[in-house]
Amino acid sequence: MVSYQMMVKDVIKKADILLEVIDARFPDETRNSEVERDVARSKKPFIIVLNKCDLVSKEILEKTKSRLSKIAPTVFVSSKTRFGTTMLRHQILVTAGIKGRDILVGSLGYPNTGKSSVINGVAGRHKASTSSISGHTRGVQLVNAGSRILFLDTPGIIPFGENDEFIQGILSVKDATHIKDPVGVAMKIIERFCAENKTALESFYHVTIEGQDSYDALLLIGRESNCLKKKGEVDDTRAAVRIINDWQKGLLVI
Ligand SMILES: Nc1nc2c(ncn2[C@@H]2O[C@H](COP(=O)(O)OP(=O)(O)OP(=O)(O)O)[C@@H](O)[C@H]2O)c(=O)[nH]1
Ligand SMILES: [Mg+2]
Repeated sequence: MVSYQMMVKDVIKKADILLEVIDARFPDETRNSEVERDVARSKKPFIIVLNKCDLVSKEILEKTKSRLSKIAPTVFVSSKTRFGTTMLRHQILVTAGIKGRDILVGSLGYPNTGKSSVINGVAGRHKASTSSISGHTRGVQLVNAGSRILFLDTPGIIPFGENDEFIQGILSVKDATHIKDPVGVAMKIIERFCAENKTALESFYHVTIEGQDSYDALLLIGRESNCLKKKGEVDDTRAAVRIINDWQKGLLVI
């Protein structure tokens, strides 16, 4: 991955301002500390973009925004509904603080967080190519978003490290059937809902979760969703795959 690291460093060097596009549903897990460290070292202006905010309740978004705003100006956006894209354009102009010439904006982040979609949202039309399959953008692409803003669209940083399978799962980098430990990933999704918005999970799966741990909650969801083995016990892997699929399709709104 040397070439990838070089690409990130090169984008940071060339750009006037950097965006880190993260998934609003798992903001902490989809931030990349290495990228943030490199950006901090460059001392260049930096904006955190909480994308996919159509999949998160307003209350949670506001909490996340006020927390992350202590690190950098934070804007929440839905590239799907175009919510927040005008605000982001405005924030880029304000944070960059450059007058009289074009502003080059580097867009960084994990695969599938919606880096290209965010650029299209700001550009107001489909200029950067997007896909539900991660690893879609290859090489760095220059996209003119008009009115003095130019973007450098980059491929996603492939998640490596101890948490990689979980991140690959929540970002849809790996589909549910290719995840080695789907139960572990689904339990983390359940934990997040139980901490932030239990009712949303309960009403989606028609269950009531009262004090169970996340594995028992998974079994409950499995039973209700008819993910059963021959003898009638819950098939925990099938239940987990179902939850991850619902998550990856954006059906579960936290
Ligand atoms: N619900 C929802 N889906 C989104 C949003 N933004 C992007 N997506 C979806 O997320 C997937 C990835 O979007 P891309 O813009 O291609 O993501 P990317 O970060 O450029 O991906 P790579 O280039 O592969 O790293 C696509 O299926 C988009 O439709 C959003 O705001 N809300
Ligand atoms: Mg892309």
